[in-house]
Amino acid sequence: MSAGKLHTVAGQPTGNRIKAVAAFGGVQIESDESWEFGVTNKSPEWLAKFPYGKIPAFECASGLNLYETIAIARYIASLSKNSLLGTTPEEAAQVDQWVSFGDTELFANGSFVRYMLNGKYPYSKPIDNYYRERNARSLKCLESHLANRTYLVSERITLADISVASVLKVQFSWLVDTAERAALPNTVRFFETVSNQPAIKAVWGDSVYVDKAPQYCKFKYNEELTLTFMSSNQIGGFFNRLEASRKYLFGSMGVLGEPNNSVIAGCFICRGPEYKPVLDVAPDWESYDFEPVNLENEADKAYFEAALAWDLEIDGKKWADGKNTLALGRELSHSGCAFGGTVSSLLLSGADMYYINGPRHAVGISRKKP
Ligand SMILES: N[C@@H](CCC(=O)N[C@@H](CS)C(=O)NCC(=O)O)C(=O)O
Repeated sequence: MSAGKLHTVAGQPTGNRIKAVAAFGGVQIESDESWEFGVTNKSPEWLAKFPYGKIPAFECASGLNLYETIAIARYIASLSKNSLLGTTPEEAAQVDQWVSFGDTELFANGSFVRYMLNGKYPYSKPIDNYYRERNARSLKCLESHLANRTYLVSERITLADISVASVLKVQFSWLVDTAERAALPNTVRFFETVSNQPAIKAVWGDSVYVDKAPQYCKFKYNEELTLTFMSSNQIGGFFNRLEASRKYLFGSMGVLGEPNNSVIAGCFICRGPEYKPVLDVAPDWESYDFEPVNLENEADKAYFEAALAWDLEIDGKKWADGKNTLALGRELSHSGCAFGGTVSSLLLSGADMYYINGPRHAVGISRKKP
């Protein structure tokens, strides 16, 4: 019988952790991946069950509604016959210690670095260094703990191992690179042992190891994009940081593709001949490559129109979610559209077309190629 229904989205690392605990522990659960950011978590039905609005969330067969990854994973582990929570109070305490370590030390450190690189937080070299050093310290502690142990707590896999390995899986894929991993042989061996357990591997798939950790301005953005709704948040953050230029530009950007295989692309229309002074108010503007759009060129024109219409498709990746910058206030007149020459002037906001008088400069935008 199913222990309940997990709400997550495909590829969510914390959702995958919970699924791995269930699979390894022999606990049957259902999984509902239809959750949509900004839609499901705004619906009264969802909020009545999960007032915080976030995933993972779990509807227990007993009727209890749970959220927070640690609580859900622990609950499912408690239903397993495999003593995933330890067999003595001392073991149970150590399981909690390592679960906490994985999330509040490793995962948190990596998140700060990630948020600065993807523009969610303003970039600061000293803060970037600080969190990379903190992460290195956490990894060193893990490495020395594993020097004479196969698993973190006992001779058998516990929730601690699956939790910490799920965080390592993320970190090894983008932050902890070949050079850093070379100094962590025990941690890599531990990660391989846990993630290659057949039940876990069936959920997590093959491991991905980053060769060179990203640095600011060299970040391999599209590879970093995992969940499309997170990428969409990233666009929202970028647009917020463009606020000081809102009278000077219109933008339409989208996430194209699927979880773990997506790109960010779109177009901007900027007042004046130069896009740099309009866009560089956002500290993360350098995260994007900008190229002028030549509307005489059929391919450019098709790209531009599709980006405005939210049906751009690149290399088979279809538009999944989009955002427009705020409308240009008083400059807009709702009088149809005009095309031609050096364009400038077509704006699409929702289903409405807008025409702006005066010369504008259009630039396409695409995520930097790795
Ligand atoms: N502390 C929570 C964090 C969950 C979380 O941040 N989930 C994100 C997706 S990875 C989410 O649901 N975001 C939607 C929102 O912020 O409303 C946990 O560990 O489960």
